[in-house]
Amino acid sequence: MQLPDIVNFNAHPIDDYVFTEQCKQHLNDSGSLVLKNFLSTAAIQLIVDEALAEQHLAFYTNTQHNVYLKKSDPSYTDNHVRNRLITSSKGCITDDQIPKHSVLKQLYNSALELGWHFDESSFAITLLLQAPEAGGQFEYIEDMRDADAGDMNFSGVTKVLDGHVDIKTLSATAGTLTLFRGRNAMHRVTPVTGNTTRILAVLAYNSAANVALSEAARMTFYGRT
Ligand SMILES: O=C(O)CCC(=O)C(=O)O
Ligand SMILES: [Fe+2]
Repeated sequence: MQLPDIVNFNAHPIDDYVFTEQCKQHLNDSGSLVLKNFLSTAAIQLIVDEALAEQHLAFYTNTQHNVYLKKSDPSYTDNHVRNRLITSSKGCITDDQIPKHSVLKQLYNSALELGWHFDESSFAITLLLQAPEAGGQFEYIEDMRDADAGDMNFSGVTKVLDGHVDIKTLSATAGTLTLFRGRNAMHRVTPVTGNTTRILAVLAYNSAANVALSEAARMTFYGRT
């Protein structure tokens, strides 16, 4: 399958400068960008089949972590927002478990393009492949910290965890591409209900080369380093 068969170029001409500039503008203004029906129906089917075939390799975790995905810091109390524990539950297949010739890898490498937490990568793109019957909604608050300046925004994060902050939600159906700045936008996914697995590919990118997820975060979500 070639890129024009994978991506719905009619709706989303990602090779068109005017279109990508509009996308950037929207992302800058609102902190996120949602492209519905980004994938062709055929591509979704292929990737879902792959996901189901590799499902037995997934690392399932029901784990606790703080929003910063860092080891707890003994200079703060257990109840301080720096250390407060959030629960995340998901099953994860990592990049090295995805078949080499997967359509997903082709898309990821193309030159064209949970519980509350902050990401370590500068930028995240998610691709919803199969929506659950209910729940599994993505929620976020943009610009909650400035990670590069070392700002943890303890007071703001405390307000979010205590439920005192208005939250933005994004809706998606199978084939929706969502872009968000997960490093500074605090985000989570609400619990899934029903018997349909929520299948989602996380396409993480970084502005610097050779940056890997920290060991603590890898152990938390993949169960190995
Ligand atoms: O499942 C999602 O929609 C978001 C995933 C996410 O936040 C992450 O993998 O860091
Ligand atoms: Fe995330």
